[in-house]
Amino acid sequence: MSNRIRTGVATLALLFAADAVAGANDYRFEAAGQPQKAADGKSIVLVRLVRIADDKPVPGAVVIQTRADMSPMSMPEMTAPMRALGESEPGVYRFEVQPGMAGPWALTLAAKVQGEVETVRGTVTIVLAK
Ligand SMILES: [Cu+2]
Repeated sequence: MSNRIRTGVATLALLFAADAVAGANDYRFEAAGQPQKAADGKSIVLVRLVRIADDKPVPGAVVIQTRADMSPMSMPEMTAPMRALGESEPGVYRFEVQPGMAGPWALTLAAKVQGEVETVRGTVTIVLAK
């Protein structure tokens, strides 16, 4: 093994060790208040990202993936357009969803959190009006 590879392996080992201490499972997404109806059948949804250890909101996360589907109604194939609108207050993230049907929707999110190697993922179930 070259020194360079050895250093790389050691760095990776450190990263994995750090993950064992603080990882993506240390966070949760939760609904923040009631969804607001917007124009064209859209809803504005607020989701708080919380660090479980101290129950504090986590600001500065970058949402990299969103998905809205009706899996809570056994209709996982029914999806809805959803987009991230940014952080509305520290640790609270705004989304626009356009559901084709009223009822419970699963909003699945993936985010990069400052200082966290792993991508943080979570699902929030929220009842939306059509
Ligand atoms: Cu449906």
